[in-house]
This record gives sequence, C-alpha cells and structure tokens, in this order.
Amino acid sequence: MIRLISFSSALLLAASAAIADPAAIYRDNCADCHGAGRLGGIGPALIPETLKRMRGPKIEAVIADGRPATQMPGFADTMDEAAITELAAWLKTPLDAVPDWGPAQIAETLTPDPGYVAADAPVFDADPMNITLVVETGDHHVSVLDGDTFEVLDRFETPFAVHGGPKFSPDGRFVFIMSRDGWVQKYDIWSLHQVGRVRAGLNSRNIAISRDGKHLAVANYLPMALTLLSTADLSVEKVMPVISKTGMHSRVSAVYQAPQRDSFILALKDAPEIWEVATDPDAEPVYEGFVHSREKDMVEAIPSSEGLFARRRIEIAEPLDDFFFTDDYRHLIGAARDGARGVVVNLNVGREIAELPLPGMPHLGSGISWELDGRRVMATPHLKEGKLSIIDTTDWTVLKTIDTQGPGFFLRSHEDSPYFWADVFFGPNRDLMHVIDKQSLEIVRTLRPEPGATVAHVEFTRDGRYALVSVWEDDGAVIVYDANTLEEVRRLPMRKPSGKYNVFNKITFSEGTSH
Ligand code: DHE
Repeated sequence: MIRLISFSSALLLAASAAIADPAAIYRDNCADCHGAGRLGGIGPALIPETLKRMRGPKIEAVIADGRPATQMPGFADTMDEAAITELAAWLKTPLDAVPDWGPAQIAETLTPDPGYVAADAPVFDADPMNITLVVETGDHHVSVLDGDTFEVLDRFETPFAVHGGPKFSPDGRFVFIMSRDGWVQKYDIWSLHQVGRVRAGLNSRNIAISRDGKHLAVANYLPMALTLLSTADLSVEKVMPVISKTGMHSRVSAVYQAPQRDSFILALKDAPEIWEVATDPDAEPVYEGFVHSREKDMVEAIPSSEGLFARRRIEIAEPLDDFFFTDDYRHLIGAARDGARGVVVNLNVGREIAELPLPGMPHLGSGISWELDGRRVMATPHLKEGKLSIIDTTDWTVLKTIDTQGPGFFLRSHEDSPYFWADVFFGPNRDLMHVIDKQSLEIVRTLRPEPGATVAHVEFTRDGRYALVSVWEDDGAVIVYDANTLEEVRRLPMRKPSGKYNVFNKITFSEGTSH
C-alpha cells in the first residue's frame, strides 16, 4: 500500500534519519547562512568559543524557535527534538582545524559601505561631544542619542553580538564597534552613517584605539593573535601572533589603550605575561613616577629602534585577567585565577608589587576611581558575591567592603557627581540599582525601576547631570535619571539595551568610567 506523507513530515523524517550525522543536518539547514565551515556568514559563527559566551535562550531553543527580529527561523516543524539536541551538541564541539586568519583573509572581508559619504560637519544640531551610543543587543543595533534632548538621531545595525565598549576616535567623530565573531564596524557620527566593516578575527574579545587615533587593536581568542588595523580605512597593519617567552601560544583576553604610555597593554589568557605594544615609535616613554633610580635601571623600556608596534613582555607569576588601570597608567590591578586576589603590577618596572585579598571574583575591568580624603581610591564589584571593595591605590589596601543586595557587574560615576551607581546583575535582586555616596561610602538610595526586570550599566551625560540606566530586557528601556535628585525624568524604549557610551566621557577618559 502506498502511503502519502506531507512535505513537513517528510522533512521531519529526513532530519530524524540524519541524527547520526549532525554535520549533514548542518550542511542542509544551516550552512547557507552560518557558513560551510561554521565560521559565520549572514548569521554568526557557530563555534563553542562564541556559543558559550551567549546569554539568553539555550541553543536548542534557538534552533527550534528561531530568534525574534532576526533572519534566524525556527526549525521545530522540520527537525525533531532528537535531531535538534544532536545538532546543538555538535555545534558545541571545537572545529577540527582553525583556518588561517592572516592579513590576506582579513583583507578579503573588508566591506566599505557603498552609501557612505563623509559629511563636512555634523548633519545634526546636537552637541557632538554629548552624543551617547546605546548598544541594543536585543536586535543588534546601536541607537545614537542626543545627550541633551534624548532624541534618537539614528539607529543602525551592528554585527551580531557586540561585546565590550565601542571605541571613539580622539576627536569623537568616528566610533569602532566589535562583535564576538571578530567583525569591526566603523561608523561616522557626524554623517550618521556606517563607513564599513572588516573581520579582524574569528573569535574576538575587545578593541582598543591608539592615543593618536591611528591604530585599532583587536584582541582575539581565534586566532591567537592581536590584529592591528589602520583606523583610516580598516586595512590590516599587522597580525601579531601571541607566543610567550617559553614558546607557548596564547589567547588575548583583552587589549587596553594606555594613553600616557602611547601603548596598548595586553592581558594574555594562557601565558604568565603582560604585553605592552608601542603605538608611537617616536614618543619618549613616560615613566614620570620613579622614586628610586634603581627602579629606573630595571625598566625594560620599549626599544624605539624596533619602530611601531614594538613589543615589551612583562613576566608575571600567573596569567592575570580583567585589568583596572590607575589614572596615570603606572599601575594595573589584575584578577588572579583563583578568583580571590587582585595582583598589582607596576608597569614601569615591569613586575608585581602587591596583592590584595578580593574574594568572590572581583570584576576589576568595571572599576572606577575618585578622590577620598586626599587619597585616590578605586571601587570594584564582585561577580560572585554581593559586595563592593573600595581600595586605596596609594598603599594597596582594602579600605572598606560595602554589602549589596547581590553580585554586580558594572559601576559608573562622573567627576561632577557625588554618587557612584552599582547594579545587582545576578540573583533574585537583579532589578535593583544601588546609588552610593562617594565620600561616606554609604548606600543612599536603592532604585527598583521595573520590578522583576534586570537593570544594569549606567552612563552619565557629558555634564554629569543625568544618569542613564539600562532595563536589560528584550522590550527594555533606557531610563534617564536626574543624577542629583535620583528621580526618573524620561524612559526611552529600547531592545535589550546593554552598554551606553558618552563621547565626551569616553574620549576624556573620565574617572567615572571603565576605560
Ligand atoms: Fe564583558 C566589557 C570581558 C561577559 C557586557 N567585558 C568587557 C571588557 C572585557 C570583558 C575584557 C572590556 C572591554 C572593553 O570595553 O574594551 N565580559 C568579559 C568576560 O571575560 C566575560 C565575564 C565572559 C565572556 O563572556 O567573555 C564577559 N560582558 C559579559 C557579559 O555576559 C555581558 C554582561 C553581556 C554581553 O554583552 O556579553 C558583558 N562587557 C560587557 C559590556 C562591556 C564589557 C557592556 C563594556 C562596559 C563599559 O562600560 O565599557
């Protein structure tokens, strides 16, 4: 007897039959958008390095139901549960071989925006120094806000899954944005238009721009290299493999600009070293803080004869992550692997000089600093404990521990604000935001802007008058608070807004922001 089956049942059977071969399911259903080699196409790369960093629905749910507001369809009608589970498990396995990703491959991805025409002056009336960018991770867009009126001047599409702070050119005109898949996007704020994109890495961490604004560094996990791009046209200047003194290849956890030093500082994931890369070969290294001439003799200065991107290694006892820098960029504090200590490194002499007890995994990269009783202090949240540590950066002691309603992720303040703001990012109280007095170190107000909704990450306007808070939900919002009265003044609907970045605060390296 001949039995007729529907088209969708036939597909379902086909997918079930292919359970043993998830690679075939992938080829038939996913490769067109995500690339034959799982490295991305119009959809993101589907490799464990990226997937395990994704917050939000589980990969099985995304395959079954799709992603709203994207081109990712749901496959629940054509793939049964077992096939979806099998496919998801396969996507979490590493690639058999990571393809070369050198200057030639990167150059091939360079995509100038054909519609871009550089404006001679800003195409809007707003203060270009008070523009604030809001990264909306819900549908992979950035909103360009006028920091005075809070009007949205533009809303543009970004590469998939932007991570880390966008970096502005020193004049505040251009901004560079990076996705976890290693795409770097250049956008012209004056023209309100994308300039172009390039894929600098396959799995990337963050970016940093040089003090003179000419070079952009991209920290990569895949390949294990630092990519250096020209900010003018996104062309590749160098791909620097990261190999330790003992010959070990290492991922780059992060790259930071050290403005006074005219250099990039690199955190290495797999090797006990910190790297410093020169971005101005003609500049005299700034080592103004020396106390002992003995210290000076120990300096392994960047040899300027090696030219641009000369590299200096600082050997340390164990790999450190997640750096906070003092305002003079003479010292950094890095998080030790045990999640219980901060290690202070003097960048001038190139060695560890102190250790701090910081149990509960400090998130030093979110650290901010200010003056307290004539001393320079910094504050850091902890990812695994509901507390904030206040550290005296003159003698490297923990001055105070402030108890909060749960572990937080970000801190923010402004030179002209008496308060700093600390979110509660994890746990049942993730809808709370603490406001803390910078002098008394007491919590003066705890806000609950939207009961049940995660609130996180704050940015101030240029003058410090308003604080912008993200309601980190798909139908979320940016809430504008009066930074002195702590009253809500505006609510702007946004799609899962994450970080917000004010041009002036960022290009002046405000002490209230992470750099
Ligand atoms: Fe981030 C900044 C590393 C998870 C949102 N994050 C940074 C920076 C580093 C870093 C090194 C500084 C880069 C810069 O701005 O130049 N982040 C890490 C991690 O190692 C960690 C814990 C694990 C990982 O997934 O890689 C991590 N980060 C997250 C998230 O889960 C967050 C909340 C959501 C997301 O987008 O993935 C997140 N990270 C952010 C944001 C910034 C950031 C919004 C920029 C903050 C700023 O104000 O500058």
